[in-house]
Amino acid sequence: MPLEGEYEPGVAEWARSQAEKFEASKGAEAGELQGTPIVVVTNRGAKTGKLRKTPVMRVEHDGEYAVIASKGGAPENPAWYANLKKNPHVELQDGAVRLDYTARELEPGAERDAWWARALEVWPAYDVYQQHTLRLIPVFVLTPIG
Ligand code: F42
Repeated sequence: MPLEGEYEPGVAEWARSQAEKFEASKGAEAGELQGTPIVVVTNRGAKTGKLRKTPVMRVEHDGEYAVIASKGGAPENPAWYANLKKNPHVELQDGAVRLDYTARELEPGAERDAWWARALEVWPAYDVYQQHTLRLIPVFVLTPIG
């Protein structure tokens, strides 16, 4: 059941524009960051309840995805971290395909280590971001609904 509600663009123009072009072109445009594929996660605001569209690097394995709340190694989590915690029902668009998922934050341990390794294979800079911040960068796994 796709998420319904009012879309509220984010304040990071580069990310907003990429998400909107990617969605409007059904994944045909704006599908990469420096040659690496992205996906767009539609999530519901923890405070506003509005729909947010968040591009993240595409980290996929057996139909599940990891989304890494790195925010470039900033000291604080991205705002969408709170959204996924409060409203774990999200949509993820990969190319032209857009489906519903449940987001679950991974605690430190073997499962998180496995997904972190997959994420580093896709985007090695995540390791640099982690070295820049004292917070443990959150890793969510998104599991298809239904
Ligand atoms: N960010 C990552 O963290 N990881 C990635 O792998 C990643 C890849 C990526 C690829 C392409 C691209 O264009 C951007 C990419 N980004 C990646 C950046 C990502 O898309 C976000 O821009 C970034 O993570 C920051 O997310 P943010 O949620 O902090 O967005 C800011 C810019 C923003 O829009 N803030 C809003 C504002 O008004 O300040 C609020 C957004 C929001 O969700 N508010 C919630 C609400 O209720 O609406 C409340 C949230 C709360 O704190 O309770």
